[in-house]
Amino acid sequence: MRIDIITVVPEMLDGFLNTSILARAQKKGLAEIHVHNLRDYTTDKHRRVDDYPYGGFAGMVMQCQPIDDCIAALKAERNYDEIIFTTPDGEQFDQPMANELSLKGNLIILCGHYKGIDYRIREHLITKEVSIGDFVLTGGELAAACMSDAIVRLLPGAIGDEQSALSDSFQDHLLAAPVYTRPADYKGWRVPDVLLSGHDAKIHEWEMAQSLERTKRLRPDLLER
Ligand code: 6GU
Repeated sequence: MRIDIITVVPEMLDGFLNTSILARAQKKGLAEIHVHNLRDYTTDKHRRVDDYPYGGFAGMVMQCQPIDDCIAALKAERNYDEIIFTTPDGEQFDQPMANELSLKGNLIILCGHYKGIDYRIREHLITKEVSIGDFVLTGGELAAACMSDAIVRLLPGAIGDEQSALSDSFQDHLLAAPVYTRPADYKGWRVPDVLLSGHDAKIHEWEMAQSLERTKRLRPDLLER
C-alpha cells in the first residue's frame, strides 16, 4: 500500500518514518510512505501557505491553491481510495477504521494546521475527516503518524509474529490479557502459575478470562458495542 502525507512540517515525520514499524514495512516493500512539503506547491514567492480568515476571526487559515495543486499532482499519478484530512472535528479513528484502511491501496493524509484549512478543500477534495481523540493537537502530523503506524502494522508480514496483530487490544473489542517473560520469580513477584503449567487449554481459558475481566473493569464501553 502507499500513503502520501501532505504537511507544512515534513521534519516532524522524518524520525518516525525512519525508525518505527513503518521503516521496517517500507524496507520489506509492504508499504511506501511519501511525505510532501506543502510549501513546494505554493505559487507565492514567500512560499506562504496560509492567510487571514474572512470574517475577521482569529488565527490563520491554510489556502486552497497549494493543497489543491499538491493533491492534483498526486491524483495525476494514481488513483486514491481516500483523501483523509486530520482534524479534531473528524470521525474518531479506532481499530475498525485502521483495519478498513489497511485494505486500501493508496491513501492521502492531509495534515491540518493553524486554525484550519479553507473549508472549500474539505467540501470538494477531502473524502474522509479523521480525529485521533478528543483533544487538540497543534498540527495533524502526530495524528497522521499514529494512523499510519496503526494501519501499516496490520499489513501481512509487517510485524514479526502475524498472530500478534490479531491478539492486540481492541482487535476483538477486548483489552489484551497481561503478558510476562522470564524470570518466573522476580524479587518475589511471581508469574501466574497457570502460564508455567504447559496446559494449553487452561492457558487459553485464563487469557480469555483476564481479557474479559480487564475490559469489564477498565473499558466497559467496549463490551456494550
Ligand atoms: Cl487529527 N488533528 C489535530 N490538530 N488535533 C487533533 C486531532 C487531529 N485528533 C485529535 N486532536
